[in-house]
Amino acid sequence: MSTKIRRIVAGVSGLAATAFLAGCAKDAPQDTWQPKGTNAKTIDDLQQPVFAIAGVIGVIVTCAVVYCIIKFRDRGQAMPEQTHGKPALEIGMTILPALILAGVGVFTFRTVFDLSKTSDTQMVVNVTGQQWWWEYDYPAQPELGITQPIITSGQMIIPVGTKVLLRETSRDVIHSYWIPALNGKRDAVPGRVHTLRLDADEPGIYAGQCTEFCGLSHANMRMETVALSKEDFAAWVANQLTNAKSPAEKTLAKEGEGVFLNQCVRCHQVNGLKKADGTPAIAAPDENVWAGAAPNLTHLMSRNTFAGAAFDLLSQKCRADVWGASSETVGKKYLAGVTEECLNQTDLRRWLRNAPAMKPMYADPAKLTSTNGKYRGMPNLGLTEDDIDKLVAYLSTLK
Ligand code: HEC
Ligand SMILES: [Cu+2]
Repeated sequence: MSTKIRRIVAGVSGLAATAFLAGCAKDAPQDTWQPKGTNAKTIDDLQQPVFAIAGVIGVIVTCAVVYCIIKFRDRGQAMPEQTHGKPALEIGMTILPALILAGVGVFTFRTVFDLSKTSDTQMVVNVTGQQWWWEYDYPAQPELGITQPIITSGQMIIPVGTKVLLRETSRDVIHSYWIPALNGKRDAVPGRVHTLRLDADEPGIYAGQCTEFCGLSHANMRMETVALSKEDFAAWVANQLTNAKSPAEKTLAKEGEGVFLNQCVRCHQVNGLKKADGTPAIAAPDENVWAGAAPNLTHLMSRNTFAGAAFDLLSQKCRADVWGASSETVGKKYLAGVTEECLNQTDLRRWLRNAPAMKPMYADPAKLTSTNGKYRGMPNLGLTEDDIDKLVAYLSTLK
């Protein structure tokens, strides 16, 4: 073999090995080949045979091309016989792929219609995307124990074996909701409501991420769907329906509540929180935030990720314990929430100290001031370390 060919062969096999090994990751939570819900299975049922057909054709074509490149390479031999047109071959090679595509097309159409079916759903969650996090609002559904609307963010909680109707929209630009193990993608478009059915077979935490490029922190716009047994789901709902309790007097947390009322309540809602004069503290993020909303923090510590699920509220050890749990135990572990020992103080403090430094929000951070209009995401509020201590103590009480 000449060195040139050897080089080509080495290059091609190197690329093939890379592609092959990259497909071998064990810990791949966003693997579309491991469906755990009806929609994802419907997609998988289409994907498997199409991938097999395309794979076989791909291998044949690649082998033929490589064979021809090597076998008929220019060694200074005479010009081969020149032909012009082979009608039978050309017509055959047009009809055969057309037939294959038509066959695949029939099944694709059927799948598209199967996926868009929503008449069999048993529960509704409104899903709103914004730069760069997801809000979930559960309208009152008394038959499911949801007697009052529930608002949360980052992690959507659903009961297992229940077909959930997602009503998706956006407050700013187009986003796309995708939990690979559970569903296909559906864009969340401002001014429109797109529906998507989603369900999970077994309890677990299913990861996903925004799949429509939506600005600077698009890659940090993650989300999780947490499927709980019906019993655990009922416990989650019951907790979400409670208001936050004010911390005891003369504690650090109580001082934190004071800082929160000063600094945070203009954007963040904490249900049940009262101002010093005893009137309810109502968030009005509209004035400050581009999307017109900020996450409701009433039960911050009941979720285990924050800021568009981009960061962990759980320390590494506790996270491994919850996320690595079996489907039998994951529900109870999740419901335990973020305890004091498990709180990832480092990242939460970093967030409070300077959120845009953790999650890019403006191409030019110098432009992020409180006087030049609205914020995208959470601003740097210039808090003192003292205030951060108090705030962390207060936020820890929001179970
Ligand atoms: C100008 C509005 C604004 C103010 C003021 C503000 N925040 Fe935020 N905050 C946001 C927005 C918007 C997000 C979502 C950002 C994201 O996920 O990218 C956020 C996210 C958060 C989160 C993560 C919540 C979650 O579930 O993902 C925490 C915790 C938080 N803020 C705490 C605070 C605290 C404490 C204060 C007061 C010191 C405060 N914020 C002040 C707008 C604000
Ligand atoms: Cu997005």
